[in-house]
Amino acid sequence: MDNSAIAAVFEELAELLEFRGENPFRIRAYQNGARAVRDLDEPISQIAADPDRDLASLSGIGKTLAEKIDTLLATGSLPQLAELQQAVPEVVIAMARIPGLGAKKASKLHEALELNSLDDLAAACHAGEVAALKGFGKKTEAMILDGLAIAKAASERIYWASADKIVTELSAHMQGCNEISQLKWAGSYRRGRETVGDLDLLAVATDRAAAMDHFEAFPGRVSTIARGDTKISIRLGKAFQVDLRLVDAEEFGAALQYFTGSQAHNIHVRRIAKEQGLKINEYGVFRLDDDTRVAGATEEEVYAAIGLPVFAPELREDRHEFEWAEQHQLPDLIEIDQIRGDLHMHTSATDGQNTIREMADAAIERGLQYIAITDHSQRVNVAGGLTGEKLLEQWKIIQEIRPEYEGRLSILCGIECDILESGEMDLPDTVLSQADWVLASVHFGQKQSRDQITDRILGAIENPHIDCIAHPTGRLINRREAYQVDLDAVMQAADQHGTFLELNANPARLDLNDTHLAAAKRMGIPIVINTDAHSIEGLGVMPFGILQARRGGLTASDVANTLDLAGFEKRRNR
Ligand code: DGT
Ligand code: CA
Ligand code: CA
Ligand code: ZN
Repeated sequence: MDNSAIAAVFEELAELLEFRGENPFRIRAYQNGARAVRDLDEPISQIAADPDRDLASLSGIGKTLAEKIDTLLATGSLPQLAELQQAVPEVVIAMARIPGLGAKKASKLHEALELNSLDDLAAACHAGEVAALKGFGKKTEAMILDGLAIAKAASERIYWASADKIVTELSAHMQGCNEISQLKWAGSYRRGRETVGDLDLLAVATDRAAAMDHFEAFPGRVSTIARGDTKISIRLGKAFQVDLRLVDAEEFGAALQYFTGSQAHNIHVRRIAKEQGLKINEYGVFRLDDDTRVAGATEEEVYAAIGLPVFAPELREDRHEFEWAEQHQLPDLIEIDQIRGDLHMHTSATDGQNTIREMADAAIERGLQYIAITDHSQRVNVAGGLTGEKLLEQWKIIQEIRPEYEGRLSILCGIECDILESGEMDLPDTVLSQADWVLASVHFGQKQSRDQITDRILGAIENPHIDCIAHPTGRLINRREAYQVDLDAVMQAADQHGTFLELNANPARLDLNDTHLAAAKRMGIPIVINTDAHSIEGLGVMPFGILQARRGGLTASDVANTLDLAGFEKRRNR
């Protein structure tokens, strides 16, 4: 077993123990162990085999985990994990992901109704069986029906960022196969969707069987779902699937175009082809009358054969791309190296892990010219939110260290100020007026009515001290729906008052989403793409935000933090 497979075992153990409500310290130990193993830069089997070294002395491992690693290396499995998997069926874990349901109620439902899938649960709800159970009732049943979609997605789709990790590992592995001459990732991963259902890999190989063998030898593979002559599907971890398709070199571009999708985009492409007497499929572009092949080897020639440009994969959703292509107005989509500032990050003064200086140094390393330090305000007491007094002290410190960064990085005195349940701001105007940069966000009272929440955000937009609304809908992908909010009204107000809207680049947030961003662009509302980093590593999520922005059709000129600081300030005070 390689490091990542062992880490995955510890992660699953932690998840199952957490589910069973076991000792949090034990759970933490497995989570830390998983991270420690994953971050090692040499194979853990090598350390275990070295008589001069001791696994238990590695940071984050310890005696218990060292023994388990020995067992895993020797036998490839862990009895404790098998027992836990037996005790907690997968469907119960899936049910527990329904917001508001939790482990206890999920177990109870499972026992009482003998459910085998989330679909069974939906059926039981519709049949009134859930409401009839003791301790459940109509309200719980409605909550379950509301939350089923989220739980379903969570058990079927992973964050793009998680898919990207797999892609990196699997790409490196496939590099070692000499029989492969071309290799490309397609599907929703290539389109940059916020979640990915499965991964689609395409290859041209001189020896297809050898390429499949190599694919099957990937250390993260748990099982092979199916293997044929041109396609093989493997399973990684508990459920995640990767498909590899082997095609001829003359078909590679057509296959790449087809399997990148989306299906809706492809249907539109096929219609355009047909209008020109052509047929397009995964094998190539052909003349309808005599079946002559006119293109297929590259995506460029495939699109060119039907008079279309090579669309950026992020735009292939059949939204506006064909209209834009016709008018020769395809947007020049934003790229990561156009970002100059990051206006949302936390430090150890609240729930971040690093100091202001550490964040500043890391920002310089990432090529940024300016940042805003935006810790939480007092209402977020679980995160150690700052009182006005504490905040003013922090800003003084920032002013003191600024000279050290002169000419290298500008550090703005900022704050992420809570919009309270009452609609008031968590800090007085006398404090906010002294800031260089104020984000406003909703963390509490997310269950309020649509009118209430909308009014709270409108109030913040109208406040002259507020520069930007952070993560405007509050959704957490696979975990929590957006709160009820009238985004049209929010955008109109933002436009009117010159308030920025954030695209939060955290892979679990990506808030605003792609269609919201497209709407904001149409209205001319400047977007700011921020990392909301809680550590120096957290600054690394910017690329996920860029992908989402590209899916929304955004160019550099739609995103305010592509400007230098002077330009950014000017845009803000328009
Ligand atoms: P996912 O995996 O759910 O995140 O989404 P995709 O888009 O990767 O979907 P997937 O893996 O089922 O198929 C990859 C691409 O292959 C898809 O975007 C379009 C193409 N494709 C697959 N099946 C069909 C089909 O029945 N008709 C058409 N037109 N295209 C298809
Ligand atoms: Ca896919
Ligand atoms: Ca697939
Ligand atoms: Zn934040």
